[in-house]
Amino acid sequence: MGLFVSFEGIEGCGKTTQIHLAADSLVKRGIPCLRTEEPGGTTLGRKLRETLLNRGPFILYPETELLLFTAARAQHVREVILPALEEGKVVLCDRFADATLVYQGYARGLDIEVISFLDSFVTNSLKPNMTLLFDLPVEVGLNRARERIARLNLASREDRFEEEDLAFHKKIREGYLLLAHQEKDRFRVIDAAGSINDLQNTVRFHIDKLVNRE
Ligand code: Z5A
Repeated sequence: MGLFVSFEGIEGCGKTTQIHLAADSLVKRGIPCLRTEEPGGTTLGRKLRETLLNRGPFILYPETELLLFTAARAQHVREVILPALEEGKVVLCDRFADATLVYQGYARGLDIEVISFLDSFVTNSLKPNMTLLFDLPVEVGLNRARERIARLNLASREDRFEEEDLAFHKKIREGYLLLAHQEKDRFRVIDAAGSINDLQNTVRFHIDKLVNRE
């Protein structure tokens, strides 16, 4: 069985930059790995991602949003993640079930117990071996995200969550820190205010430690 590592954090925390660098580093060293993302990672997941992240001509209610994120996950776990783990790969996943607890639970206010039940159903109780949480003041993350969005064309902005107010994003940060506090063995909290290079050294340190422990 391989190893499953998830990357989490507020918008603009730099996790996507880091997951690409971490995957490149594993590939260069001949360690079999798979980089994937949520929502996304499968053909169905990419279709759902479009609906979930782009502003549409309809209201997406929190309950609908929850079911679409978890539907994408059910497909992703079975089609991509479990087969890669069975092949012994290190699976690096940009967001996983913690994102649902934090965004749909702590921030949107849906029942945490319902979300936990739904998530253990869709993931078949699969949990990451390690979760890297990139922690950063919300204002810094949103500035980074807005600069990135401004560089993109209108069709691919994926900015539906970006329009939420500061209080929403602060709840996300607090929610993640609470989860990290509750599951200290699984989470590694990384100060994401550092340079891309410094962060990559920290990420590599944690991943190598996990890989070499096995
Ligand atoms: N969501 C949900 O609600 N429920 C769920 O169950 C799941 C997701 C799975 C999409 O996630 C949205 O879906 C997300 C939560 C919700 N909404 N929000 N917010 P996503 O992960 O695809 O999108 P994202 O959170 O907006 O992440 P991102 O766009 O991939 O950004 P990032 O990973 O945080 O950062 P980045 O792309 O690596 O960097 C952002 C910019 O900062 C970029 O221009 C970089 O060049 C720059 N950057 C990166 N690192 C640094 C450092 N160290 N210094 C300075 N600048 C940096």
